[in-house]
Amino acid sequence: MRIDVVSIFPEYLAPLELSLIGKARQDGLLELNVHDLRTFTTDKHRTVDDTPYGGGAGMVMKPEPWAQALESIAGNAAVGAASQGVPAKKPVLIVPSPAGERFNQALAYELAEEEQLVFACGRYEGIDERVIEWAAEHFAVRPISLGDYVLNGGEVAVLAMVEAIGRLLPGVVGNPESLVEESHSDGLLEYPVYTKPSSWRDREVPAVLLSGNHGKIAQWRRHEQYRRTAERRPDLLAEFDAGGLTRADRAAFGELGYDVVDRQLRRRPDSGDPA
Ligand code: JAH
Repeated sequence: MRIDVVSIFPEYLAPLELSLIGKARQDGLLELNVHDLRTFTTDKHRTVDDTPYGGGAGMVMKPEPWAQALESIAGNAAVGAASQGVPAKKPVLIVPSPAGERFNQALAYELAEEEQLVFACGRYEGIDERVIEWAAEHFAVRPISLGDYVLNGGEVAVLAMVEAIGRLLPGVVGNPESLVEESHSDGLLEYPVYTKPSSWRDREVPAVLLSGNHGKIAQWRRHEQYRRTAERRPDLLAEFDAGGLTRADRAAFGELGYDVVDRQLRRRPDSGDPA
C-alpha cells in the first residue's frame, strides 16, 4: 500500500516512523510520504489560508495549494500505474473532518484493501469546499470522522487511522490471530484479561481461567463480552447478529435484560421500579 499525507505540520506525522508502522515501512510493506502543503504555494509568505466568504470566525484553507498538492500526488499515481501497463484505479482521498462518516473497524478493513490512500489534513475552519468537489475527478473522496469531537486539525486523526489500517496489511502484525480476537472484530467489546500472579493484593484471577476447561473458559469470556458491551456500549448490541447464540448465550443476555427476537437483541421493557 502507498499512503500520502498532506499537512502544514508534517512534523506531526513523525510518530509514523516508529513502532509497527515504521517497521512496515522498513520491510517495504508500506510506502508512506508526508508532504508539506506550503511547498505547493507560490507567494512569498507561503499563504495557505484566507478569511471566510459570508463572514464568521476563523480562517479557511485556500483552494490553490491543495489543488497543486493533490494534482502532483494523483499524477504520480497515474503515471506509476501507466508505466506498469494497468488502468489506474482512483486513489482514495480521506479528509478527516468532524463532519465526515464515522471511522470504525469495518472501514479500516475496507481501506486496508486499497492500493493508495491520500490524507488531506485540514486546519483552521477547514478546506474550501470546492477542493472536495473538484478532487472527485481524480480521487474517491471520503470525508471521515474519528469521533464526535473537534481537534485543531486532521493530523492526529490521520495518526489513528494510519495505525488502524496499517496493522491490517498482510505481514505487518506478526500473529494474524491477534487481529481476529480483539475488540470490535466481532462487534463486541473484548473480555477482561489477567496474568500472573493468580492472587494480587487480595484480588484473585477468576477461577474458571485456572480450571483448564477450555469450553467453559470460552463461554465465560463470551459472556463477559456480552456483559461489558451491555454495560458500556449498548448501541453495539443493536447491530449484533443474535441468530447463532446458544441457549446458554441467550440465558446470559436474558440476565442482562435482553431477549432475542428475529436474530436481534431487544432490550426487555422495564417492568418499573416497584418501590
Ligand atoms: C478540525 C480540520 N473527528 C476527529 C476530527 C478530525 C478532524 C478535525 N477535527 C476532529 C479537524 C479542524 C480542522 C479538521
